[in-house]
Amino acid sequence: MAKKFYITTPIFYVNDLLHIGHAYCTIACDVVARFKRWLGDEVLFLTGTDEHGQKIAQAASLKGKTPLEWADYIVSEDKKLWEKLNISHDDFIRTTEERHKRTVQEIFTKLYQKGDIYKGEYEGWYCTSCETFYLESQLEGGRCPECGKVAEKLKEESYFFKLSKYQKRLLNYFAENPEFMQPSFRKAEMVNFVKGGLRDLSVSRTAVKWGIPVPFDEKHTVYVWLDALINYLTACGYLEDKVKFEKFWPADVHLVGKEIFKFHTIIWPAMLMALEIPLPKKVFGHGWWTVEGEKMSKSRGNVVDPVKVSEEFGVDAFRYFLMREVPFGQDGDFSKKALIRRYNADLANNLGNLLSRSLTMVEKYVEGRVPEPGGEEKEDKELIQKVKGLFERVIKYYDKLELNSVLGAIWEVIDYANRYIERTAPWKLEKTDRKRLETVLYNLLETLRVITFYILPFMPQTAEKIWERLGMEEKIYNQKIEEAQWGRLKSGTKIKAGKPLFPRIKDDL
Ligand code: ME8
Repeated sequence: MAKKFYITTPIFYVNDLLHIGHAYCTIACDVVARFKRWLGDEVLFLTGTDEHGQKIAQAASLKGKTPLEWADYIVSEDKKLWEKLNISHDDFIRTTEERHKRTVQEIFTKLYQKGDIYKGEYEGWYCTSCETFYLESQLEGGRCPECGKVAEKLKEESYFFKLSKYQKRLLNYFAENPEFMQPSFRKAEMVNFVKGGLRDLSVSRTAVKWGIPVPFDEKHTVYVWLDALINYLTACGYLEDKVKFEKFWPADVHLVGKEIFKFHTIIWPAMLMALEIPLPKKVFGHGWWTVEGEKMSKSRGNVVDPVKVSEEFGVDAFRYFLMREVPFGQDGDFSKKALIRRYNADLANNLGNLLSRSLTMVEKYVEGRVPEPGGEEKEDKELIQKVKGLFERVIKYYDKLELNSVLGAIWEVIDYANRYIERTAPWKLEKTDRKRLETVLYNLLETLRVITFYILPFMPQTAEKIWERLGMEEKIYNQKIEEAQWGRLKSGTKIKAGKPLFPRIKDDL
């Protein structure tokens, strides 16, 4: 029976256009979703937008728009971006959709009836930009510790979620499910936070009008974070599609940036415990990108637009760079220089050369057709072993979401295949040993064919192009996993050599 796999990105705020940080998280989810589909899993890959709250209302009013008009505009831009970057999400949820409002209201009522949400009064310091309340002791000179904006003192009637009640259960859950929080170095901070004691969480606002009304007390709107987290339930049919819900819930991975790890590993699990439904299997907190060593921000004017970068260097080079440059989970630094360095070394030289050298030799020496392989020698066996061993290696890395290591393993094979060319020197064999030449060329083409499957999740367009050059008729997307086994390349297939896939970029920045 096919396994299911449910993976999510955070739902992104619609106050502004998306940048490379958002693209990073979404591309990573896309890579994993594509890989899982290839394995034959039934995948639900969810992304979307977080549209309520003061921050959005303010952004819209600055543009002279209603919040919904503004959100519509940003959503259409977000969708264009995902299309451009070849994101293969199965659903795009907006928190302003009816299906979501109904789910949030139902859940709010349920928790209220259960006594896990109660009415009280809130007094605290609120940062509208982060939509978060802080204690006075958490502020830094009256400013929000996260974004540095001035916090406002608010006192209001509010509903509270009994987060404190779940302290013990959360700690037990963390202890019993060591895989729940990834990467594991993020875990200690969360455990200590919970151990330090949890205060009940204010989950409604009277001052914020742009939000989902509390169904039984309409002068309140639901706190945006409670509203937002519930999207993961809405989209897999919590309220409306029992069959879908039972199939896909619990989520396999919530992939989020490290700054919202706490919301996903403490508040969200406590809400799910209160709802008596299972917890997601894994929350992965990825690292943050800086740009040329600095935090990305509008005020610094250094926000990197993923559309521009992918137009300049190609969508696949952009995807490759983000996935390869830093160990997944760590912070990274974006610069054009670093991108060009990677592009030239890994794509133009390593992969590009392997492809063009192999195809050119096949054109030149064996009339552009896949030759018949003969007996294997030591260097052939080594190459074939490397290619065959790839599956087991990448599966382990995917399990831990070590996506840069997946690429590392693929590129080891590519590197090895380039050395195989040097070692076997087909240009000499052409004069001395035709049979051996044919074996070597077959092995090169077959290595390329097999690794194309592994490249596909990261660089879908490139994989398609390599596939065509290798003379394959069926689309690579339609291939079953068995096709990645060594030896399936048919002799006689006509290849198509062409221009380099990744022409070198002049490194003069
Ligand atoms: O937090 N580097 O939305 P958001 C890497 N709506 N990733 C980055 C990044 C950077 N510099 N900047 C942003 C929200 N991200 C809430 C989420 S979920 C129920 C609600 C990515 O628009 C990263 O994945 O601020 C981060 O967690 C996310 O964008 C935050 O997007």
